[in-house]
Amino acid sequence: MTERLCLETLPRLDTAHRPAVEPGALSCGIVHLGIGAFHRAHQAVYTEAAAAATGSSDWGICGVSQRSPGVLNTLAPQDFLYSVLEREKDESRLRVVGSLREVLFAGADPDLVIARLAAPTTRIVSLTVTEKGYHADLATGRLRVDEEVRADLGARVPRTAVGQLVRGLQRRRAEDAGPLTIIPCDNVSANGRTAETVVRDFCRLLPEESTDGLEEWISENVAFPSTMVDRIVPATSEEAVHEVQRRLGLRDEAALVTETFTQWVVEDRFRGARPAWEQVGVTFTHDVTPYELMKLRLVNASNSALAYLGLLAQLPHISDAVDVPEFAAYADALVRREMAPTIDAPPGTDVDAFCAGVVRRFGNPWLRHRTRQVAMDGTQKIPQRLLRPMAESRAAGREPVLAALAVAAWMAYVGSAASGGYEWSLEDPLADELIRVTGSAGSSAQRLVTGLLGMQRVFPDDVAQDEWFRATLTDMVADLGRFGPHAVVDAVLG
Ligand code: CS2
Repeated sequence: MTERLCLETLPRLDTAHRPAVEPGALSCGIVHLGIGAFHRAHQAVYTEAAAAATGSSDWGICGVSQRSPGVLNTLAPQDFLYSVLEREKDESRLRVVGSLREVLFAGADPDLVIARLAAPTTRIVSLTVTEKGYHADLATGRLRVDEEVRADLGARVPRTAVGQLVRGLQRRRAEDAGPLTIIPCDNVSANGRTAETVVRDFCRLLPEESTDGLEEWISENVAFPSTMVDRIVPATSEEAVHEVQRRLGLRDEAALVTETFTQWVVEDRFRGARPAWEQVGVTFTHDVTPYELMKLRLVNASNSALAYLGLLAQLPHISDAVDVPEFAAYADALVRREMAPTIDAPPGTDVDAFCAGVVRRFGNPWLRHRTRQVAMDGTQKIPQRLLRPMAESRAAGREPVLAALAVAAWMAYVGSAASGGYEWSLEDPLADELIRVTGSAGSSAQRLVTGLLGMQRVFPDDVAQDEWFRATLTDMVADLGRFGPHAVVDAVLG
């Protein structure tokens, strides 16, 4: 039996594979809520590089896993070490990352999570809790007081990220633990503003005696910069574990495979100290918006489109979808013809080269990013990736047929997944409503489209009431069912 990667076995590795820092020497200056694959192959890598560049030992990471003990159970026997394998064409680079120093499972250790958030040594709290994890109303950006949030408002021990943040801030203030910067790293429009709004809304809903003056304290002591993050990081797979074991000679159950591309743009608005991320390729700017729109509308929109078309064609991975020539041509056309005209690219960006890079990145065969993984939570992703740019195109007098096809593919996928067409059930926080709507539509494309367009939490009024959009979607959903995705894509490309 091959031995496991851990602090004790680490010295056996080639120097090139060992962490850039001495893991044992780091103390935790960062608490990260939502310690999934993405954080571990993105922000944790930048943070380790910054620590190595400056020799600072203040920026180890305490990762909090919100919903399941899986990450803790996998990483604890490895002393929180894991490897990241970057692969593209013939290029590959494998290294163990040493910046993650602790993992907590919030369900088992809720008090410790609050204690870490409130520790004076914690200067940064970052988040990857997915779109739904903000509990924000998509239209207004305000806190949606759903069942989970309502439960947290009454509970001493919170379960949502917003509840944890507010309880942590209350404790920080009471214990005079000093300023804090909260850095959201999810694909959410204006993620800093969204996080700040839901935190403030949550404070206002708590009994006044416990929050008296808290909001003023937040204004003076807490910053919420917005960020744009970009790197394709699929969940750990058996293939990744085997490949890394073959190369390292040690077993790493948490191994990640990712692309060589990585980007992180952060609004330069901090309270207190931070790692020297600017020394290791992170861009600091006063306005993240152009980066964020370019990412959501060029990268994420086409990724979702390929996921839904891919699933309709029974393809398991995004790269399988890119291997279908008409799907690749479609994704390229979607990005260049319909999405690029809706953005003001960040200064100095070569938009053509960026667009070409998008489809090339999705075609990376080593990533094996599951179409199913990208497809999940569509109700949270589609509005910012596709519906907003479409509404803008419509207002400018255009007919965004390619984007409409992506939405139609989502609708067809939802219809099929809700009625048991896949091995998994529909994965979406609004799954119950989706199942109800698709169930009452039967086999009618028109009823399916009308029912889904009626979901106000997904479709803004201007989109739902656009007759062109309704008619185009109805035809496309019917055609997808009748002729299949290849034929419909061909027809749309003309
Ligand atoms: C993907 C993203 O799962 C998804 O919805 O679109 O995770 C995508 O891979 C990253 O945002 C790329 O930076």
